[in-house]
Amino acid sequence: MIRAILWDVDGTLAETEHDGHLVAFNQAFDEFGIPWRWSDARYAELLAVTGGHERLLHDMQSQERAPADPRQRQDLAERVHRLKNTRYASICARGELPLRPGVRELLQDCTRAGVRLGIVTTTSRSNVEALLATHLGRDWQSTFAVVISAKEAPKKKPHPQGYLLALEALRLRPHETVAMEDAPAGVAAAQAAGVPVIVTRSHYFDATPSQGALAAGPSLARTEGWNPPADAGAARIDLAQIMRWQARRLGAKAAATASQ
Ligand code: XBP
Repeated sequence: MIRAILWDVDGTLAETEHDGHLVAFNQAFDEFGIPWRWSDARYAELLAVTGGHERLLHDMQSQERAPADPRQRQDLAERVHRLKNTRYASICARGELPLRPGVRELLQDCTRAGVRLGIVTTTSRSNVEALLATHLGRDWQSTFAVVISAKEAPKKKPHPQGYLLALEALRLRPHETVAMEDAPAGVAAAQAAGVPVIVTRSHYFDATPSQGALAAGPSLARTEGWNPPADAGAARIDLAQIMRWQARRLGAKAAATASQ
C-alpha cells in the first residue's frame, strides 16, 4: 500500500533547469559583469554536479578568468548563487515555469485518496517556495506533509539523506512510499534509501535508465513509452497505475522469496 509520494522538484515537477536555473545563472553572470555564459550543452554537462552553488564552484575550476584565490572564488560563487535564486524567483512569479503535464492531476489523485505528499529536493528552499507558491498558492505547504530541501538535507543527491529524513518525518517504511524523479542522481538517492522510483525523463535527462525503477517513461500525461507498459485504457499515469506497478513489484518479490 502506497502511503506517500515523494517528489523531486527540478526537472520532475517542472522543467526548471532549462527554462529557469540556466536562464537565471546567465542573468546573474551578466549583472555581475562576469565574462562567461553557460550554453545549453555546457549546462547539460554541469548538471552532473548537484546544487547550484557547487555547480558554480565546479565550473570556476576550468574558467581561466575566475578568481585564483579560493576564498574569493567561494565569495563570488555565493553572491552569484544568491542573485541567481532571486532571478529564478522572478521567472517563477511571471508564470514562465509551468508544472509538467500530468503533475497537477497526480497531486490531486493523491490528495483525494489520502496518500500523503512530500518534496525531496537538493535545490534551495527559496526555489521550492517560488515555484510552488506560484502554482499552488501562498498556502502551498499545506499540500505537503514534508518538505526536504537543501536546507534540511545539505548532503545533496545522490546521497540518500533527503529521502531518509522524509521517511523519518512521515514515519513510513521505504516500500510504503514512491519517489518521482527525472535524473540519475535522484534515482540513486531514492534507491539508496530503499524507496521505489518512478522516472519521468526530462529535457536534460531524456535517457535516465529504467533498470531498477518501478517504471520509467516520458511524461505523466502520456501512457505510451513506459517501461513496464502502462495498462490499456488509461489516459495518463494516475495513482491507480502507480499502485498497480508497486503491487506487482512487491508480489514478484514475495514470490521470489517464497521459491528460495
Ligand atoms: C536539482 C539541482 C539544483 C538546481 C539548482 O535539485 O541540482 O541544484 O539545479 O538549485 P533537485 P540551487 O533535482 O533535487 O530538485 O541553485 O538552489 O542549488
